[in-house]
Amino acid sequence: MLLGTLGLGALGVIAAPPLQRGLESFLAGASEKDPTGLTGLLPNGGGFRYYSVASSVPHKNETNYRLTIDGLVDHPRSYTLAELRALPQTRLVHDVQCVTGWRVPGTPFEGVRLSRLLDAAGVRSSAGAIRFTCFDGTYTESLTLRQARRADVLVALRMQDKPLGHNHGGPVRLYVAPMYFYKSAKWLSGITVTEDVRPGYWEDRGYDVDAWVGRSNGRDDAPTS
Ligand SMILES: Nc1nc2c(c(=O)[nH]1)N[C@H]1C(S)=C(S)[C@@H](COP(=O)(O)O)O[C@H]1N2
Ligand SMILES: [Mo]
Repeated sequence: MLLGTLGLGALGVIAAPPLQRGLESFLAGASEKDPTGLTGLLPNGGGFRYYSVASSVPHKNETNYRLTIDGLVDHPRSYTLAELRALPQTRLVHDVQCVTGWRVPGTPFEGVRLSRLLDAAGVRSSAGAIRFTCFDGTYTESLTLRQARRADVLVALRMQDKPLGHNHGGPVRLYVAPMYFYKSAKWLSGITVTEDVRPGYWEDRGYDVDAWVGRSNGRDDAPTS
C-alpha cells in the first residue's frame, strides 16, 4: 500500500545513499529523512535542514524562472522574477518549525503576499482552495482559499535578508508562516486555484492538511475551524 503511493521523486530518494537507512525510515512510516545525506555538511545551515523529495532539482534564475497562476481565475498569467520583485514586498519574522522537531527562531522572509496575486488574477466564486506545484517536478502543497488569503502567507523571494538560495527553494518558495514548514513549498512554479483542497505530497503520506503550528510554539493566532 505504502509502496504503491511512491512517486518517481520518492524512488529517487530511497535510491540515494545511504540506501538502507533511507529505506528503513521510509518503511517505518513515510517520515521525512535526509534524502541527500547533506544535512550537517551544509555550511551556514543556521539550524536548517535541507529537504528535497526530488533527487535533483534544476536551477532557475532571472532568465528562466516563471510563476504561473491559473485554474479558477479570470486572468491567468505568469510572472517573471523581475515582475514579482516589482510588486510591493512584505517582510515577516517568525520561527520556522519543521514537523519533525527542528526549529529556527526569528527567521525573516520577504516577498509578495499571495493574496495580492490572487486578487490580481480574479478568483472566481466557485473557488475554494489552492494547489501549489514546484519545478522539482514532484512536490505539491495545498491551502484553503481562506488560509491562502492570510496576510502571513507569502510568495517569498528573500530569506534572512538575502535572495532565496537554491537549497532553500530559490528563487521563489511559498512561505506559510503559521504552519509547519512542509507547507512552505520550495521551488514554487505553479499556483492553481481549485474548487476543493487536493492534499499535497506529504499530506498524501499522512501529514495533516491543516498544519497549524501548535500553541507551544508561541503562535496561537490560528483559527480552530
Ligand atoms: N519542493 C519542496 N518543498 C519542500 C520540501 C521538499 O522536499 N520539496 N520539503 C518541505 C519540508 S518537510 C521542510 S521542513 C522544508 C525544508 O526547507 P529547507 O530545505 O529550506 O530547510 O521545505 C518544505 N518544502
Ligand atoms: Mo519538514
